[in-house]
Amino acid sequence: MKVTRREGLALLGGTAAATVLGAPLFADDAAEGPVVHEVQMLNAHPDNKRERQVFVPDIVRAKPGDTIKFVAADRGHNSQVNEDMMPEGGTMWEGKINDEVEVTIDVEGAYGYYCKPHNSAGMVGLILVGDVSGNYEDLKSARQRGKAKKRYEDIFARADALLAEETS
Ligand SMILES: [Cu+2]
Repeated sequence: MKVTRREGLALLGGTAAATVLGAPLFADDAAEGPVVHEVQMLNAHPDNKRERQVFVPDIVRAKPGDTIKFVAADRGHNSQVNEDMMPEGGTMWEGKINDEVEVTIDVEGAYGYYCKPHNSAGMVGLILVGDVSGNYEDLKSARQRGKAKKRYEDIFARADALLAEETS
């Protein structure tokens, strides 16, 4: 049976409902089941054309079993996992140039990835799956090429804020 938030509240009554509001029954993600997150592979950022060769969004917050779909919106890009930036035994992928890739990630943790032709141009991204405490901090010390270093500084600053918000 699928219970909407309103029905659930009615079923549970006032006090009971208040205690379960934060529980998975009503958490959006848990209610939806596995989700497909789209990431566009682009020559330029839609909000800032000077930012060239980008994944949008460059941070995806997912849960185990979710799928990341890399959309070849522009030509000349691919997506592949950075083997130095993933949990042990984690999901690997290597898309072909111009190909749309769908990756279902079952293993929790943080994953870094890049576009092979544009790695040193800074075309990189981050996927956070479930509990990332096991390897998230380790990813920050992975060696980066060219502009990827600067991009990751920015990505990790935003990811830090995102994760801090979750635990507060
Ligand atoms: Cu690219």
